Amino acid sequence: TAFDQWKAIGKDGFMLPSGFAARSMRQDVIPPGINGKLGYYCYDAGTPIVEGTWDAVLASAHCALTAAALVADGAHSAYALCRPPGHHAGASTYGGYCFLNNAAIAAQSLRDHGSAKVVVLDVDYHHGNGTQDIFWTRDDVMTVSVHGSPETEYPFFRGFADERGAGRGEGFCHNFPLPRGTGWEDYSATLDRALEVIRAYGPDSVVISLGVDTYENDPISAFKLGQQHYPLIGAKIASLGLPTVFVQEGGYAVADIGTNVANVLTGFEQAC
Ligand code: 5XA
Ligand code: ZN
Repeated sequence: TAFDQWKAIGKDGFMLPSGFAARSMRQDVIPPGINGKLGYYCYDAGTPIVEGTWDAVLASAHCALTAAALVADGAHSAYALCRPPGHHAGASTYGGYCFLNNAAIAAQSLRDHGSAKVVVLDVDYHHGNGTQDIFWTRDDVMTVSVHGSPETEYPFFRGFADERGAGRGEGFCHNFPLPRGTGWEDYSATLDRALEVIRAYGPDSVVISLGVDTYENDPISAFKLGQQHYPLIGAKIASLGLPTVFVQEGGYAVADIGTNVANVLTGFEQAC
């Protein structure tokens, strides 16, 4: 109802917060008005809500649920072309163009349909802070993310290697931050380490938060992966030998996104 509330106070166009619940601000009061609510739930200035946002968000989540259902019903893999993306959306926060966490929703659906242990492996350039937040205290869904270091990259305040989960979830969150300029050699070795962690956990199924903003020509990111590396990423994921749900996250080199995503999926299929 956010957009309707916005219109009801005489506003139009896109909705962005004008104040945030940052340090020293109260976290225990949910503002009754829509302007305050925006700042309470949103944590950046780059995630506008427009009139059609909720319809798109819901369709995107259903797309992920359909992929999860296909895999739960026996398909070896499925790809969900989700838009908007989801991996920055937490249990009670939104940002990074994300509102509902499609990968987390897919992972929970796999749990609900018989997988005892699920891993979300996030290979987007940006840390999957929302997914980490949602499963932070759980040991039945492990989160693993390989991403640009938050020392310099969005979301800046999560994604460090010392974040490991809490309570029952302690030790079930693994972050592999990498510096700007990382190329295939270091990326590949780090992805191998992430896959080892996943193998040791022994999940029944895996959800891949598939961002291709790790591409060398991506306009908002700084890794140096070439088009030829995406089939190799797919093959490495296939080496897990697990039922796999791919969920689309970021990627901004618009002319090449399709090729890069198709290359991951082709590399995956050929290695299965
Ligand atoms: O994976 N996340 C993204 O690609 C969005 C980053 C938002 C930066 N303002
Ligand atoms: Zn990204």
